[in-house]
Amino acid sequence: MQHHKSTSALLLTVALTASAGTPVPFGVATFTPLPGPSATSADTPYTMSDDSSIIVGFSTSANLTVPVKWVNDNFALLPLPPGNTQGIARSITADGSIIVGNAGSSFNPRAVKWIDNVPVLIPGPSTNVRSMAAGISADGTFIAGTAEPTNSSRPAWFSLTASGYLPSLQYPLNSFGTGEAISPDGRFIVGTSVRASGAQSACLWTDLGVPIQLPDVPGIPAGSGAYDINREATIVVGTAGIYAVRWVNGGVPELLGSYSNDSFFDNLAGDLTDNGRAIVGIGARSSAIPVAFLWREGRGIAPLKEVLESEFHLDLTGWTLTAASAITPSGSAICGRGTNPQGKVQAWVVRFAPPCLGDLNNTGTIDTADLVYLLGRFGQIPSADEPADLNSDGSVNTADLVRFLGRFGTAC
Ligand SMILES: [Ca+2]
Ligand SMILES: [Ca+2]
Repeated sequence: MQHHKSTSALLLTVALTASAGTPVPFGVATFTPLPGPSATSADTPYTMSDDSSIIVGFSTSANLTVPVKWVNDNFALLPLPPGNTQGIARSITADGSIIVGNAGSSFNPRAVKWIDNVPVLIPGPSTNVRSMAAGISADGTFIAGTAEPTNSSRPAWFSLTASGYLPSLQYPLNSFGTGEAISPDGRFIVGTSVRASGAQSACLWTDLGVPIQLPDVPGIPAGSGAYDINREATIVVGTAGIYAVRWVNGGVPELLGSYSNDSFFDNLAGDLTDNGRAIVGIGARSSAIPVAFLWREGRGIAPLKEVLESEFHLDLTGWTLTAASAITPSGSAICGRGTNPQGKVQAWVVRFAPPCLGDLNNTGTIDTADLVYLLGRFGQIPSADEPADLNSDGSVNTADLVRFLGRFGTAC
């Protein structure tokens, strides 16, 4: 691991390219409900491998929460270390070969790694203290989480090797905090630290360097949290005030949206694509049913169920999507939790085929409906990621129409 003395310079450099990049490739969508261990279990996925073939999370039955995984959409329990009765799987490497999370009995969690389905406790700062693993780098080398080297929780990082716990991260604020995620390259950790006022603040750590407190929303009282970071370490997502937000290059947070004006931490952005142009999370009013949301550059925030039904023609009658936990780095899949038509809390994954040039309404064919769509935008300077701009030159005009007609009548 290299030591980066100039994080802010690095962040600034990447800042200039952060808002460019390829569109999120949303093509034809398929929605797959994931099986659970029983008809009464409540199942929650946390995240997935880059190709979405392995999804990890937890399942709760009769007040017992156990770590689980879905491999090719088939359910399996993850084994617990001897003597442990509960656990949660929180993160997974890019290829799905290593999973990390927690195991314990009642309120005594320990960080755990699963390699080849074998659970092994990750050594903490000392024996007999609590620790939790929340994120793992793409290759599995480094792990972010929380530990208690003293009597309070601290953001922590661990090595996958036998040594486990690494020297403490510094704390920009008060002495309490959490580590929530690590960048795919293992160089950056995001999480929270607590100010003297008691308010939580989103923070970014780079290696063992000086941590950065991410700014608040101007005019909004303090209180924020960071939950994930993209591959280039240019974009951090989380919550600030009552908003789901993203911080681009450590600047003032962009407000993605809010489904509540009740209190802090009601609206959380939890995961993002590599290019940061698609973000998923949970919006909630404290007293209401949470909303799984999707935010897209140029299109803004919307309940994921509405997007899937209106833009992708899925029939989700009877479903309530209550949490969107993760999106793959390419945007090819989103997983989360919902309540199915039978009232069971169930895990699901929605996968998107690669975008199909000319299939402007995501039906899998290029026909009259797509032509109507294109003509409806003819002459416009569209927002980012407009599919009717077939040649991606920033306007919808004759060149796009010619290209479209060349594909008319074909299937994806
Ligand atoms: Ca179509
Ligand atoms: Ca064009």
